Amino acid sequence: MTKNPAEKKAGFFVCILTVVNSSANLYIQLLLKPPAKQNVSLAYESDTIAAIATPEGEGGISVVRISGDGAMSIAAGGFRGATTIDKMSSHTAHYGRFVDEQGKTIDNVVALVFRRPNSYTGEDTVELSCHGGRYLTKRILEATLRLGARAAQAGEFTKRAFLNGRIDLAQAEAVADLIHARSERAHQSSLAQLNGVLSDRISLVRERLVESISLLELELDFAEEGYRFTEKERVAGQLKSTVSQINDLLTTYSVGKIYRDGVKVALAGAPNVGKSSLLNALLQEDRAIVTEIPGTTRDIIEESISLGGLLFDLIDTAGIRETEDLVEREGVRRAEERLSNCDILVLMLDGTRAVGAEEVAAISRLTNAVEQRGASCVFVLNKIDIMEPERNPVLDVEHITRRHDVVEISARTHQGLESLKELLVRKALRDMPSTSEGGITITNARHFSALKRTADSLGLALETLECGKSGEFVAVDLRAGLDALGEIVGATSTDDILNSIFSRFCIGK
Ligand SMILES: Nc1nc2c(ncn2[C@@H]2O[C@H](COP(=O)(O)OP(=O)(O)OP(=O)(O)O)[C@@H](O)[C@H]2O)c(=O)[nH]1
Ligand SMILES: [Mg+2]
Repeated sequence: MTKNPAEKKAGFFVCILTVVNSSANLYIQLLLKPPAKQNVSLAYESDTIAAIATPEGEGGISVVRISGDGAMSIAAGGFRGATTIDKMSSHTAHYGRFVDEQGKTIDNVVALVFRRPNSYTGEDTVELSCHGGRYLTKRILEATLRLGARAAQAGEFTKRAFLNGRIDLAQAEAVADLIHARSERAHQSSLAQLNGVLSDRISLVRERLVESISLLELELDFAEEGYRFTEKERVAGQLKSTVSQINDLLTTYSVGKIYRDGVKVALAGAPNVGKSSLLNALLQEDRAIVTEIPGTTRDIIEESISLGGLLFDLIDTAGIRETEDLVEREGVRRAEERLSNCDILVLMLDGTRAVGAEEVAAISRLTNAVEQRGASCVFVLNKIDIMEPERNPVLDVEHITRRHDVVEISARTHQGLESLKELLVRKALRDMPSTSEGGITITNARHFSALKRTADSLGLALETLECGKSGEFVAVDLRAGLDALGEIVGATSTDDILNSIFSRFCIGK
């Protein structure tokens, strides 16, 4: 029975779509191979490395970590216990002694054995826990080096974990961020990243991009037959939704940066307004010298506190004024330098006296500079415990304060301190979204830059698509976007990128 033309055409489409589907699947698999496989060209040194994995100094215990093909035999060379290392099952702990090359005991140790591939690095690994003494830990490390291990470089264990496909690059970076986290929010976001929250989102976006590319590229193969099966609208719609997802991630960076780096808050104002008193009140300790003499603080004083799960670096500075005193003048110069790069400028007024002309000029200059930089400014009216309400000095600078928040406090009685803390947290977060859908916060400048480049490339692809150019051109931009996105998880990365990332780690990690 012969088919009518419409049936023939339908059959052809079914056939093409089958080809598209199966080819697209293969294509997707090839493009989304695990990072380790794509990095086979990157230098992977398979020798055995060893390092002290705990901080230098004295403590309860220290850990010497050995990883590589020779880890078991090197550990066996020094370990003496009821069971020999080669008889130990993976993930078991064994008590024994560790001896030097003359057979003299260095310390009693517990050997933890991890057999490949189920270890942090993916290689055979032994961790020797010894007493936390600087000298003896170093002796154990030296013994492992004499037995054939090489001293590990910074981050080399994690680099191996990445190269062996145990974790991707975003997760490896999260390890360093987790170690360096100094606040609750930094800790939470790096832990989520280590657990693959960001990597999973990136994989999803990559899959969708690859799908679009494969559709566009396969269309070209059938262009001669005059068939266009790619629905332009469908690809455009997919791209728009991907760009909006990426933009959603990008907007979390301004807050993510603060999670990671903390917030620099500079306390500024005329001498004697109570800046050092406020610093002490916030820290709840007698950190800075406070006297009734104007010009007490000369050096910059920096201390950190945690507010709302964020880390704030408080910077107390010399009171700004014209002075003949050489030391104070240098203090004022340093103060101005530090005020010029803070995230939040706290300008303090003394509630017991009017604001003089020199002070108004200084406040105006400082606020203008802060506004120009796009940083935040907060006014604090201090000494309200002894202020006469009818002589409120805020009125003297109302033309400036009306653009900013004003909090009334007493650094002495701590009145208003909670409101100030809340305001600082609000200003730090700048009413910006702190997480995208799925609870992801971008905290890393490298990820931000890669996402930005991806969004730009996809934007170009959309433009090309909308001017009706051939799918070939659109695919070029999509591929650039895909490559930029791949940099985040390490699917597309160079030795230089890797070296710069892993050099941030400590030795032993
Ligand atoms: N009553 C009252 N006195 C305060 C308050 N805050 C500060 N003072 C007093 O004001 C004086 C100056 O305080 P400081 O904290 O040294 O002021 P400062 O701004 O650091 O001064 P410089 O370091 O000289 O720039 C001290 O005598 C403080 O005890 C407050 O809230 N109430
Ligand atoms: Mg002071």
